[in-house]
Amino acid sequence: WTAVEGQAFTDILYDRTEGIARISINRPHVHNAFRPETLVEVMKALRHARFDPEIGVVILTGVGGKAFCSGGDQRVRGDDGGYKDEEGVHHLNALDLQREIRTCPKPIVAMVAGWAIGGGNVLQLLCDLTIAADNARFGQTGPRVGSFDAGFGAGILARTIGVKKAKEVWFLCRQYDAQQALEMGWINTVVPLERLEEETVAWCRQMLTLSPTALRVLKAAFNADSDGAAGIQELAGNATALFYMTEEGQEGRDAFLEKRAPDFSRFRRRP
Ligand code: 2NE
Repeated sequence: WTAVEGQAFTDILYDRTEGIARISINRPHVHNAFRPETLVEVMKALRHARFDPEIGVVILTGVGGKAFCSGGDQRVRGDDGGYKDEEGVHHLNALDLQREIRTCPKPIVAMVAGWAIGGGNVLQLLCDLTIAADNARFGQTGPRVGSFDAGFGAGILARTIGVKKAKEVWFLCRQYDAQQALEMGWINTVVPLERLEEETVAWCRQMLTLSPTALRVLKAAFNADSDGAAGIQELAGNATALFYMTEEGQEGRDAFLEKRAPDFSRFRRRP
């Protein structure tokens, strides 16, 4: 792997080898949770890879072997509808990255070791293929931490593993190991952690031998009938932003940060 020149990043690593670009979230101290700056950098690298004619496939991964990504960094989740950047502006820019993963015409492979949780699971879900290590664990936490992804995070999960299972994932906030995820069709394959990179690169190399135009059109085809859900995703993102401004949403975040169970008992169950 060689670092891509001319690209300076703080939250990610961006490197390449023989037709493959690799974007790695580099915040292992928080299990690769993303802050707004992280996502800006991932999108910048993804656009660079998209427009580089030498690159045919992109790998999205996390540094450290213990986590792919644990979703939004709850330490910078503010009260004003999103995650605060260094200027204090609130974002839900994970949703922008979700759309860019879908519209990038090159295959994107999630290489998952360890946790793929919350918005991190949604990112791997939206990648075209997922190669998981045997230590991978998947799940959603939204209803526990006062969040939800009622756009692609709900809709594409239901299309991928079925409506009943997707409801189970979101309604119970349990975690699933790599073998369980494989059986549900949530991911493509499971390999021992020490073989994760080798296997992922082998899958990428196989795609590199194939017609880029055929792959490009097929990716668009697989997304076409759910592209209308991009409008739902936009609306759902606005709903999440509003929810983040409520005490109910903030209780989930605060409980996580205070390392205690959330107490939602004071919030009404509306008819
Ligand atoms: C991932 C999980 C289950 C791992 O648990 P464990 O016990 O193995 O690790 P631990 O001790 O929880 O995590 C290690 C360190 O990373 C931090 C922790 O606070 C801890 O820090 P220290 O105590 O060592 O200082 N950490 C982990 N995840 C973090 C996060 N997301 N934000 C900030 N710090 C984090 C466990 O860590 C976990 O459940 N993490 C939270 C997962 C989560 O709820 N993510 C957000 C979901 S909402 C979302 O992603 C989202 C959305 O719904 C809509 C739009 C955009 C984003």
